[in-house]
Amino acid sequence: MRCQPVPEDKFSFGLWTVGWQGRDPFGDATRRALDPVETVHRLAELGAYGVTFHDDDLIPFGADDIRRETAVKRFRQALDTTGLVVPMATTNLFTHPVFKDGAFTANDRDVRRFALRKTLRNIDLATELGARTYVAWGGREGAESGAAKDVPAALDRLKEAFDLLAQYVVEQGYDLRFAIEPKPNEPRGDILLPTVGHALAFIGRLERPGLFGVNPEVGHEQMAGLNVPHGIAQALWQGKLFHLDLNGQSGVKYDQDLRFGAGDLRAAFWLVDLLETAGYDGPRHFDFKPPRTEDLDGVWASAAGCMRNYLILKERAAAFRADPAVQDALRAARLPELARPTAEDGLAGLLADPTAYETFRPEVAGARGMAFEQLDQLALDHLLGAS
Ligand code: 3MF
Ligand code: MG
Ligand code: MG
Repeated sequence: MRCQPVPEDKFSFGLWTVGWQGRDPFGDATRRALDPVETVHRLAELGAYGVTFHDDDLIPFGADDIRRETAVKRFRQALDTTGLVVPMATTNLFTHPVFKDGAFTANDRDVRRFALRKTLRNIDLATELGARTYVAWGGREGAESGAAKDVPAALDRLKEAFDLLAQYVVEQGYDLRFAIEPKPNEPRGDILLPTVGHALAFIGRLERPGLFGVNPEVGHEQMAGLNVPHGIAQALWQGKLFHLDLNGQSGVKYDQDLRFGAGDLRAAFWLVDLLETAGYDGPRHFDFKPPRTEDLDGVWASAAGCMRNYLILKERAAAFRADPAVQDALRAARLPELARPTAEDGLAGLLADPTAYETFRPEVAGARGMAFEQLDQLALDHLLGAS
C-alpha cells in the first residue's frame, strides 16, 4: 500500500491549519506562529501539492503596502522554489472586531462595504497567485438572538454581495469560481446558510449561479448531525462540488477540527469512496487544527496523518469495490436496479401497466430482504483490514 503522498494526490492545506497556535476560548496559544514560507517548505516536503490562505494569514490585517508586497514576494518565492500551487484562497471576515456582527450581512452598512472591498482586494491577489477557486465562509454571518437579525434582509444583502463579487470577476476576466462553505454554528450561535442544502438552494437565487458552488466541510455537516457523504454526493450530482474541507469530528458537539480520519471513520471511508469513484478531480483540501497539546513536531505529524489516512482509505475503498464478494452483495442488495429508470415506458406506460398496481403484491415485495447487512459487513471488513 502506498501511504507516501505525491503531488498527483492533490493534497492541500490552509496556512491557518498547521499555523493554528492553539488559542481557544479557554486558553492561550501553546505554539509559536509559523512563517508562511516555513509552512510552504514543510508541506512540500510532506508531499502536499497546494497551499491555501486567508488574506490575513499571509498579510497581517492593516499591514501597509510595503509589508504587503514583502509578504507576497516571500510567499511567491517559496511557491516557486517548492513547486507548491495555490488552488484556492479566501477572506478572513471573522477575526477582527469590526466583523463581530458579520461582514456581508452585518447590520452596519459601512462594515458591509468594507467587507466587500477587503474581499475584492484579496480576489486580485488570489488570481495573481493562480487560484481558480475562491471560498466564502460566512462564520460571523448570523445571530445569537431572534430580533437581532432580519434573516430575509440579511439574505438579500448576502445575495447582493455575491452578485457584486461575481460581477467583478467577470468584468476583470478572471478564471475564478466561488465556493460557499456552510456551517451551522460557531462562532455565531446560528450561522446563515447552515448546511450544504441551504447553500445549494441559495445559489439558485444568484444572478450568476454558474459561478457558484459549495465547499462542504466534513465536521461542519456532522455538527448539524448530517451524513457528510450524502450531502457531498448531492453537491456532486448538482455539479456544485467546487472544493471541499476534509477533517474529523466526533458527533454533534463543538467544532473539533480533528485530522482527517479521526472522528467518524466510517463517514471518512464512505466519503473517500465517493470522491474516488464519482469523478471529483479537485483538491483534497485539509481544514483541521492539530490539537493544542502538540508541539510543532506534532503539528507536522498531524498534517502527515491527514494525507496518510486519506491514502489508506482510498486503498481500502478500492479493494472493497474490486472484491467479487462485494459485487455479488451489491447485486443481492439490488443496487443495479436503483440505477435503472423507474418508468422508461413513460407516464402512459406506467398507467397502462397492471403489474405496477392492479396485480402488484405489496406483501410479497414487503417481505423481500434487502441484504444490506451482509454488504455493510463486507465494507467494515475491508475498512478494518479483515479481508
Ligand atoms: C471554520 C472554517 C474556516 C473556513 C475558512 C476558509 C477558518 O470552521 O472552516 O476556517 O474553512 O475560512 O474559507
Ligand atoms: Mg471549519
Ligand atoms: Mg473550513
